[in-house]
Amino acid sequence: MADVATEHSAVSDVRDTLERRDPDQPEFHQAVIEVIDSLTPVFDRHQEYVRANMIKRILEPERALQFRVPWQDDEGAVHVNRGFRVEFNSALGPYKGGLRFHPSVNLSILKFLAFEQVFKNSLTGLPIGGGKGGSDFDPRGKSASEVMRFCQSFMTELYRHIGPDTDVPAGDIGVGGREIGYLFGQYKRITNTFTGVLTGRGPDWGGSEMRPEATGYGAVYFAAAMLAESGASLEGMDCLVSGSGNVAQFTCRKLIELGARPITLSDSGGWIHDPEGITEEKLRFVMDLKNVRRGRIAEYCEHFTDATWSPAPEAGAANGLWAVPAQGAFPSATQNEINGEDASAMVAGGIRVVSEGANMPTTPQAQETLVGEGVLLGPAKAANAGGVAVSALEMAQASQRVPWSAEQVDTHLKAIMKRIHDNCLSAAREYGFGNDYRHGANIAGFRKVADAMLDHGLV
Ligand code: NDP
Ligand code: 2IT
Repeated sequence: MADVATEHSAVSDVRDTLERRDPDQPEFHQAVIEVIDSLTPVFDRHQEYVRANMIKRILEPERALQFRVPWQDDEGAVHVNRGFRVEFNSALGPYKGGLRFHPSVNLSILKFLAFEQVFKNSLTGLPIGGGKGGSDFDPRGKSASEVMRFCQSFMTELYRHIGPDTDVPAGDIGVGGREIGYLFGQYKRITNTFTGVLTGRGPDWGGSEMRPEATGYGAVYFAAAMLAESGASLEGMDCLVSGSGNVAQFTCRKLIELGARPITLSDSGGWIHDPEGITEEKLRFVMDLKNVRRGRIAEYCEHFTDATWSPAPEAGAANGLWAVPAQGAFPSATQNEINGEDASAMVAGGIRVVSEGANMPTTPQAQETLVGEGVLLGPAKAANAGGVAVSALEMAQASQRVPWSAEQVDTHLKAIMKRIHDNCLSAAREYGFGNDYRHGANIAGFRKVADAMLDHGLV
């Protein structure tokens, strides 16, 4: 029988295995190491996980698909992109997770996202496994008909791997309501079925009310729950928000509604600072700019002249956005957007709470600085779980063929975010990690998946 020494070596073995088998996957390594750092006391207490070699099994995707996506631009030139779907873990339900279209997409990024999705989906308490997919296609600067042709070609391969009881994709960076529409249309045409195979659909064709709002609203509910532990609230706080897409927009809306003041936004070109606060009227301008006209955030300053624009930093350099004095921060753009230097600037600027709307937005060094300085840090797999949770509610509505009202969905979302918050806190405390939500999220997410895998036998 394995003893504690064996178990500890099982955890440290993981680093060697990763280096040996996947030397070119730094984002995947980062996501895995964050989780295994939380699991030592779990393996100490649960020898059944050690005996089942659960750590190695949970690190290996059940399936990783890669395929060719050929498409023609408006001039008739032929392009080829890579398509992927990583079906990571189906212990709790059908694979579930978004599709990302961005030039940086590769297997490492999608494996990190799919791996995190497994734990995030477990935390929602809903019956969904974890997956992620996408392409290195860049939708920026493409016409709507080019995007449609790309989506149709992508789905012409993907359709054979997915299904409402098998794998249910949704949106992520570069994939919003428009792309889900084109992908769904092609799936429906090829299979001659109208099912809940994708979430994030339009409310008139099987989508859920509140799905667009869910990730941003959920990240704000999570921040409010963390603050409420010490009797504090978001009201009156200045808040830094990065990104200007789906998650950033609805984070701003909920912050405004709760009496906080979002004062920054960004895109890959740069960031804006509006010291007067981004109001609902200004937010509506941003939504039109980004979702309809598909313009750049720099344009904000042409309309609202109290605001300033600064260019994006060089890759890996500090980002001035995080040095703006504020009390709350909602990173809502992309991975590793807050480095150690940014985190120090945030602490100096008075940040008290960080809720991760984006996936893995803080580097390990940034996390150590923030948590070390007593900042409340809501880790992505908990804080941004509202989006996938409402996706699971969309699946439930699709199965019932009955739509729910926005109020019903929002009531569920609030309750789910509060439950995730409470479960993270109690798991962190139970395993000796105090109030560290990062460890709590990893442990609570892991235990449900691992227990289901034990129940299913060696598959
Ligand atoms: P969108 O495509 O709607 O918006 C992404 C925003 O982030 C854009 O403003 C984009 O700028 C910016 N951005 C993307 N990549 C980079 C980069 N490499 N450097 C700087 N800025 C960048 O995506 P979402 O809002 O849906 O996603 C944002 C984050 O939230 C992602 O990390 C995603 O994984 C995560 N998330 C999303 C969920 C959802 O339901 N949509 C659920 C949970 C997490 P530009 O336009 O210039 O590219
Ligand atoms: O990262 C995420 O959780 C998402 N992009 C949403 C996934 C989903 O299936 O709704």
